[in-house]
Amino acid sequence: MSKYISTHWGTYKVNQDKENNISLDYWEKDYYPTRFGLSLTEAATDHLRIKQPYIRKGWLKNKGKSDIDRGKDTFVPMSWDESLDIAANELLKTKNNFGNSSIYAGSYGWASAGRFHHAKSQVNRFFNHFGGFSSSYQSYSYAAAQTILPHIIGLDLYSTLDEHNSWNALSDNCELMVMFGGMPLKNSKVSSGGVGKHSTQEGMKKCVLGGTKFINISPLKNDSPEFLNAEHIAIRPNTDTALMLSLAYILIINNSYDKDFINKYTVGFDSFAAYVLGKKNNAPCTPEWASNITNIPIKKIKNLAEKLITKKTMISMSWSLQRASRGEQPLWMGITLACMIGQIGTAGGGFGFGYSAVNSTGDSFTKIPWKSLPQGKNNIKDFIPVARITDMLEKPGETFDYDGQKLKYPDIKLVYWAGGNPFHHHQDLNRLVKAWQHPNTIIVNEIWWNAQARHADIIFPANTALERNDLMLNPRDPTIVANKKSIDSFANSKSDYEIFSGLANRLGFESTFTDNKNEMEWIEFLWEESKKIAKDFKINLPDFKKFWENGFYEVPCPDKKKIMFENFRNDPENFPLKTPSGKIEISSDTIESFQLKDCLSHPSWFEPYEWLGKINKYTLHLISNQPTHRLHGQLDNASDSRKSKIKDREPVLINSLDANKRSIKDDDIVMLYNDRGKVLAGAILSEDVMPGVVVLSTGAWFDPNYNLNTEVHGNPNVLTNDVGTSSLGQGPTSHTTLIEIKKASKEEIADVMIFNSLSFKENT
Ligand SMILES: Nc1nc2c(c(=O)[nH]1)N[C@H]1C(S)=C(S)[C@@H](COP(=O)(O)OP(=O)(O)OC[C@H]3O[C@@H](n4cnc5c(=O)[nH]c(N)nc54)[C@H](O)[C@@H]3O)O[C@H]1N2
Ligand SMILES: Nc1nc2c(c(=O)[nH]1)N[C@H]1C(S)=C(S)[C@@H](COP(=O)(O)OP(=O)(O)OC[C@H]3O[C@@H](n4cnc5c(=O)[nH]c(N)nc54)[C@H](O)[C@@H]3O)O[C@H]1N2
Ligand SMILES: [Mo]
Repeated sequence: MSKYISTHWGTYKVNQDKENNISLDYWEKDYYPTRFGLSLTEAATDHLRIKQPYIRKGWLKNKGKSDIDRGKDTFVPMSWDESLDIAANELLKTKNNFGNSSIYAGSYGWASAGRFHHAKSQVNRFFNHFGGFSSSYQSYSYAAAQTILPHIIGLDLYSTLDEHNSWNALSDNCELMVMFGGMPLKNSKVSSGGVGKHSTQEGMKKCVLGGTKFINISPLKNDSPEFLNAEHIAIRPNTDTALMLSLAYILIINNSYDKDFINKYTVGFDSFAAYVLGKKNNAPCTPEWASNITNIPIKKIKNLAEKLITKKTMISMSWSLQRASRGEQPLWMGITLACMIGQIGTAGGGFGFGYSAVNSTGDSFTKIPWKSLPQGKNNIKDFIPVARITDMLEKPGETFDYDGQKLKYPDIKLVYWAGGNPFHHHQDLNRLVKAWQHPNTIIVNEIWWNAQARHADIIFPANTALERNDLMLNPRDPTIVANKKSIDSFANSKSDYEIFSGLANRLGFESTFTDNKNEMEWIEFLWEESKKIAKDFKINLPDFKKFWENGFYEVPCPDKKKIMFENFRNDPENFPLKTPSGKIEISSDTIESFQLKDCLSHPSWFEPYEWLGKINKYTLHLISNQPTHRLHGQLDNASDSRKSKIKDREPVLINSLDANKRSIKDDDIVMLYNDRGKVLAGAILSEDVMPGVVVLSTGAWFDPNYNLNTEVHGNPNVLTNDVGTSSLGQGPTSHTTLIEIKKASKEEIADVMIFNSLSFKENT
């Protein structure tokens, strides 16, 4: 029987040779597999694996008061027994001296795809049994949307995603898909929790065959795959709201919007319209006004407005739009525009948020809420919106706004992280590195010697999905996979479950934490519980043994068409939305009652804090989008990602006009800089990116060179700003960043060290 492994980027067959060496092959049922995933086996055995527990030397000497900064220190190898004793003791001391709220275990991150070994579930279960912890809420992906969607359409983000018109509904009915932020195919390679068959490309192709036309409104031409043949409208980053407002203006002036839809299904249009027409002490949102902001010719804007209302139109927005200053606005405005077009609730139109952001959006199978690891209850109420971590560490006790509430930052003494990497995901890393020095103790479970491990005090070596048994049980994917352990744990690494069991043992709650179950017993438990849940959906999962032997199970999928808000459209009385008015809120009394300066009662244009409309020192807008050859920082150490580098640096795309002005040529090592930091990258001249914009994807392992005061590998988060989207959502704003770029001089260049095991001095 074949063995399989499921990952966030796909399912693979595991081959084993006579010497027990393993390699991966594409799963034959996945017609659009992800290449970079094949190199998991290589990364799982490379020299960057953490072989055993380590403790930072300065911390061991003088706990909490080390005079050497985290990130600059060396590490002492330790036995499991000793390191677990030390960590358990620190946890207990912190709990007794400062209380559980002084422990931050928000532990954001994608970790690995298995349901049982899901690191954050393990963290939550452990700390809930330990009396609770300060937690995090929201995601870096769509925090602004998570906050505003319930106010305007009465749905949480995940339900919104599940409601999306399916590809098979769109392909027969949609005439025009207007894609704000494009639909980058590379992003649909992944889905959190695992992918069976990649379906997005097929969905898009169906639409092309069905005659849908596409318009890609984005700073980057290749945000739309070539086969869509999209018309490209280059837009200045972060100005989509202004463009959409001007489209609304044209529809209002021409009296051509769908008044019936507005009256029947929405509230607050008049107040919004008054704003659009400039009757609220603001400039009217004319095409001329928007053209100045967006840099799109007036004629193009007028032409676009005409197309919108003469076709069955889907307004598609990428998640990236709201990872930006005032990120709530483009989403709210896009939904408002879709209301004015009047096709919400029909098969061919409406709005979408995140088609092709990950694999599952637009799929049509039944979503089943599979059983997950029971986590218990967190007795500590303190939490932060996830992207406010640096603020929290810098300003204990200070209050901040969030979704109409005033909250207080807890005073954090101990940080525990497993399955995420803030030195990948967080903005303004130089500021994070400083704030990261505040807690007394930082404990991290990590697989590789990336920056996350190198900035910890106690490092527990975690193993990879290849070294464990698990289930891929993703509610957003119809394939279930038996992840069978295919290699022994690398060196002295352990699973997060084993690590937390070891800590729980020392803290006196091992049997509560483990429930006296081993790995396989947990997996069987999850299967049996899920089997019961499946019955409610008239699905009979096979016996566990049979499933495990077979290696995967495909949940039957009726090819039904899904239409967002169909019931609401057909019968708004009986199927009202869960908003205060029961309708779509173009103006929201709730948000108005918060009295915020940065999020008004209806969609509005706010100048971003940095943008191309107001440049001084820094003249280029940096887009740090998702990487093509890896998942965030994961597998950056493997061959696909390494091969894509230029002179060992992350490639930065720059338009030849901007490059020529600065005498930058292909393959040059360049320096990107602003007031927040300096980064080296490798130049690629490209006409795909509009003039004024450069693209440096996220995920190059953070590699600061403190002598040069420069990050030498190409991590964009040294340059991005760390402020919330607004006091409503407090989401991250990585896509709002101005920089300058120049060819780096010899003196400004140093080698990339992060992949070099010699750069890490094991200090015995
Ligand atoms: N500039 C910029 N920054 C961004 C973004 C952007 O667009 N631009 N996007 C943001 C978004 S949307 C996201 S979701 C975040 C993603 O940020 P993260 O999810 O934090 O990034 P990953 O690199 O996936 O981090 C996962 C870490 O977990 C480790 N790991 C994997 N499996 C396991 C396991 O089983 N156990 C343990 N203990 N560890 C494990 C991996 O080695 C890796 O270091 O980044 C955000 N940051
Ligand atoms: N291969 C791969 N796929 C991934 C991931 C990965 O790491 N690797 N990460 C996954 C994760 S965690 C997430 S959250 C999703 C994210 O999905 P998205 O948020 O959609 O992804 P991004 O790549 O950040 O942005 C998509 C495009 O939006 C455009 N864009 C940026 N700002 C603006 C703007 O202001 N206006 C307009 N019109 N366009 C703009 C950029 O040109 C960019 O290429 O991707 C997922 N998919
Ligand atoms: Mo994300």
